[in-house]
Amino acid sequence: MAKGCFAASKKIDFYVVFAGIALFAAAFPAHAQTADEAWLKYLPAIGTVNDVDYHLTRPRTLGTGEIEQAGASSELTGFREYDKLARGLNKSNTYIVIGTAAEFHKTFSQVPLPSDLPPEGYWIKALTLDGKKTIVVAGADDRGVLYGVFDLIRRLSQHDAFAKIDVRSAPAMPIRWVDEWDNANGTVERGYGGPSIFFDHGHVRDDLTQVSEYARLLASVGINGCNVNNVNGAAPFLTDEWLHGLARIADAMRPWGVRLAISVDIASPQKIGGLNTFDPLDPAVKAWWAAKVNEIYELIPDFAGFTVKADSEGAPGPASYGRSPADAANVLATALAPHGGVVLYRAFVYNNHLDYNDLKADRARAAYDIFHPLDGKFLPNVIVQIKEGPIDFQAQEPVSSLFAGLHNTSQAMELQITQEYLGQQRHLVYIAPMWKWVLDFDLRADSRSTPVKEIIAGKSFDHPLGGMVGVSCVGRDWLGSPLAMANLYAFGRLAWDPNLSADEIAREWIQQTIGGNVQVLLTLERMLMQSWPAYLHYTGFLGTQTLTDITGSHYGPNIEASEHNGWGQWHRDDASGIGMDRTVATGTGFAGQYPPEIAKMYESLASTPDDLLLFFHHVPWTYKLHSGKTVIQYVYDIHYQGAQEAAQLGAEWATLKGKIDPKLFEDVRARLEYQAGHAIVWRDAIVQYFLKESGIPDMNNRAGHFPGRLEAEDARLTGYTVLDVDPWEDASRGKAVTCSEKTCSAEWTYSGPAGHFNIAVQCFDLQPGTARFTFSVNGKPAATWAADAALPSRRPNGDNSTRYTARDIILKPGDVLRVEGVSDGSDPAALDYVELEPASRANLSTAQ
Ligand code: GCV
Repeated sequence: MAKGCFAASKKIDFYVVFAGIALFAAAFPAHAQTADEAWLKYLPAIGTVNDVDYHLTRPRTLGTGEIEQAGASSELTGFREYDKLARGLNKSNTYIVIGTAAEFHKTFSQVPLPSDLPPEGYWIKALTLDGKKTIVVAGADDRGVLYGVFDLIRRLSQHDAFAKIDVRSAPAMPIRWVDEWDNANGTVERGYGGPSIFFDHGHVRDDLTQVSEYARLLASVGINGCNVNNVNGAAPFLTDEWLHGLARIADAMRPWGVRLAISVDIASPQKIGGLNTFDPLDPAVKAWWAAKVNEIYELIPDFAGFTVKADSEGAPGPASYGRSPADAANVLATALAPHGGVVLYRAFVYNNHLDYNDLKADRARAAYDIFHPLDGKFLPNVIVQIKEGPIDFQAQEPVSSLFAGLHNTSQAMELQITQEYLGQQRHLVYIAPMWKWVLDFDLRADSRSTPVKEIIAGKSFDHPLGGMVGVSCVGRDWLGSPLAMANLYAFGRLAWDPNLSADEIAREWIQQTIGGNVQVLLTLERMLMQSWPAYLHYTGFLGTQTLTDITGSHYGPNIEASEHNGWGQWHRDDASGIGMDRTVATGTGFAGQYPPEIAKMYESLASTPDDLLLFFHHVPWTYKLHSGKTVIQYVYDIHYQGAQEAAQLGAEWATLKGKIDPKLFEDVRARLEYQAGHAIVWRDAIVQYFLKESGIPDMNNRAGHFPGRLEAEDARLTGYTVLDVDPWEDASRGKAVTCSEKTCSAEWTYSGPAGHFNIAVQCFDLQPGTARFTFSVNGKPAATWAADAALPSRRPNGDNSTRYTARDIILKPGDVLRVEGVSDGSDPAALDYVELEPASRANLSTAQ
């Protein structure tokens, strides 16, 4: 880039020059990441531990088990760092002794162990043992020891006091799994962190180092199972070659107490087993599953079990033979039971060919309608795995009614850690506050307190099994975004203890990952906690779900994509109003699936909380919310507010410059700048769409008015031709320009008052090519960039609408603004508008 691009009279944000190149390239480093690059690093900040009076040595292990040894392994768990610190302090000797309760009884019977440690639980206690200061970590079993060690390390990085440490902890629920949606070819469905850590080109990878690292990360937050393959296309994984490969994966995870599970295709007996049926009640099919399961346990003695997606989104299932999910689940469960394995049968079963014109049709009803009648018909080692909401991982949904509909069946809640509908890791969205809302939601089954967290833990209806499953979809760059790792961490912590709060989990993660400086801690905690509400505010409203392209990318705005098709993610808007009537009285009846107190709340307009209003009711645009605001005015206000909140995230991060690792600072800064720009794309799409739909103007006069905007279609165009963008709401006034030659330009003559401006150029960054842009004033280039970010879609729309901001540009009337786009054939340098904002009231404060 020639320095001459930057005229001396103008202070230009140099970042803009490199933004296009750097933005997402940074997300895929060449090397595989280790657990140390997630949260398992022990920063120098631990030197501030104030009551440490210890010279710690490698822990003494009382047992020889693999898991316990992993817990003691100083190289792997960070005790090495603790050693260093402690030596530096040069204090008296203190020892760590770790072991199971049984081992302590044998070797140190004088230790007053709690007699009732639940499975996988632990006790950490500072005491004097054989005359020496000692920290005892006693586990109920091997895993308990390991989890206790990780707890100790976590407390160390949080500067906890140790002289009097006395901690007892046990997991709230036995099933704490992550599900990966990795395909045999090495891609990851809904994964945004690069290729699979498990598979490559149809095989298990030779080098499974990163799998061990992943298992270590998982163990550090108490996760004890990992399902490694996609629920879609699972049939090949039961072949001989695959099972041998999967056994290697199980070996890599075993030292960390993480058991392998796999997804299976219910049609496997036919697809790979040579049978002419997969009818679960056919004796040959039953025998096939039994033999297959025996084969698996020969290779993987601690195999955890199967996950099943059936009769869903094209996946085959028992319905083909008129059989029920219970019939299918029980065949697998019978085969697994003698070995201690379980079946996680997904309740995500629905008809994706619903009739939009049928006002009684409702996808939200499906899980309850299908599974509630089967309550009590599942074998004890079957767990019904229920997505947290009745639709599909939307930014906001009510909790699934099915949680209260299964009193005699074990349940697990499925959450999505990967941000399929939440900005796909390009947007900062810390999901723990949403998960907490779900976990704490009291369904009032049998008119008593039955919060979701107690139902899935098996407490409300007294089941030994149950838990949480997080769809993680990590890749070789973990989640592809450093701050997104807070979600993986939070998932594990909540599965261990759903009573933890989202902000305390955020603090733990920040201290372990980024560092303990108080300003960093408070700022980032605030950012994380504000990020989900902000995302909600600019992507949808009042329970409509994420108004994204649901038949395509699931990323940018596309409001009509949810309507007029069989997928049932409808919001039913028209000129008169919006919302799905799910009441019993006049709608689909979904509200009536909840226990009476909750059903009553959602049945009535008056008592339905505003944030779920349109999930349950169809109302006119002028309907007044509890706040007194009309629905349409809320739509305008909340989207302007949401875009502002997204910009604020960047502004907050900017205050951390110089206080954290510069590489991390710049990586996140660029992401947040992108997010702020994309929030504007979302805001404008939703606001202009519903302005047109409702015909009701914005009381505050913003909707449809962009005083500083110069539209590309109004410019003097050379080579560019005007394009109707599809969907229209994804471009300003529905139009953009696209370059049909090699080099094209758009020019405007500035006619406003003289001053300093930040000038945003809104263009479309298409796959797979790289367009180049130059923005100049009076023929002098002010910024130039390559549009080569990895964003969805090959045509200009809200998936790839991106803004680049040149800051503090001096303009006077008569100046000529020019954008030159160079197409590379596959990316036609499409352009939407430029927007001028007086530099003094710039809303993006992410400047370096
Ligand atoms: C694995 C959604 C996702 C699919 C996913 C499916 C499921 O529809 O978009 O990618 O498939 O849920 O959970 O089975």
